[in-house]
Amino acid sequence: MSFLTKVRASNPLVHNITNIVVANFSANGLLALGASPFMADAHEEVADIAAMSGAVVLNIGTLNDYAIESMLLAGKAANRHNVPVVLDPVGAGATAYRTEVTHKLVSHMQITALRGNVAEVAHVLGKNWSIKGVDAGAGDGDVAALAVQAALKLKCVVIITGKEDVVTDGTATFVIRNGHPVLTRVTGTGCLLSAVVGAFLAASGGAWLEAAAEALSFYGVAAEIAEERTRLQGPGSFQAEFLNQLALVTPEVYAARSRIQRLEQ
Ligand code: ATP
Ligand code: TZP
Ligand code: MG
Ligand code: MG
Repeated sequence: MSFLTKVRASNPLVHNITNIVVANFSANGLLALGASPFMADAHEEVADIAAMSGAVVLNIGTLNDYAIESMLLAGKAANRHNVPVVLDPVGAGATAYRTEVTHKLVSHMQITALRGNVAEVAHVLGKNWSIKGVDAGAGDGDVAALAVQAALKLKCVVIITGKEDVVTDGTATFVIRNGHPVLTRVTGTGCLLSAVVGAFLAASGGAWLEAAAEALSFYGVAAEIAEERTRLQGPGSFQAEFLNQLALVTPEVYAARSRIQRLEQ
């Protein structure tokens, strides 16, 4: 059974502490997929919610000290209850605050999957990569090698997205060649992807790497079909159709279009 089928069958509760830009899009994307979103950051309840969830997704996109404490409380509770934690270090490297907060989060909890653009992951490792606000700039490093290094350092699955996506646990590495450039014209497509990874991890039974690879490929397939159906329109129509496709893409359609390649190391 595909992880997509497992997500839809189990309707996992996904606890999100996320940014103000993407909260609605992320909740709608999770619902379309077949997961159950819960957006909450009050200190009084985040540990309880994390403990009852299938996954916790932490996103520092519009961070502040209150939300960071919420993330620490939720992440530690998730660790105590064996709930997988996804971290999206939005804009790590863009400011010292974001870089420091990211380091604090990864040192106070065990992350299950780190998902970012190449610049963000490079800065988590203390390496330089050009970054413009929350977007990765151009660079010519070895992205797969960077992901492996991060995975070994953080002892987690690392996902670096862009034109091609790379996912690794430090031992096995996959490249995913699905998706479409129009995804870069809609804000929050990276953030929603991190939440979707959370839903797949929740339904994975601990097969983190394989579930993450399928999440990336499925997401890209949904984007490809949405783009085909809205080609003569703009990013607004694409965004709506993309939500439709997160709900409509079947395991069979996914399997026919999925482009996942295992890299030799
Ligand atoms: P950034 O802020 O640098 O755009 P992000 O957090 O938005 O980063 P992305 O790297 O844009 O994350 O990834 C979000 C989704 O968009 C992923 O599914 C990725 O595969 C896809 N994507 C990004 N750029 C392209 C591209 N040029 N072609 C195809 N798919 C892309
Ligand atoms: N500003 C702060 S968070 C955010 C913006 C525009 C959303 C970023 O979303 P994504 O998924 O990284 O494009
Ligand atoms: Mg993007
Ligand atoms: Mg992002």
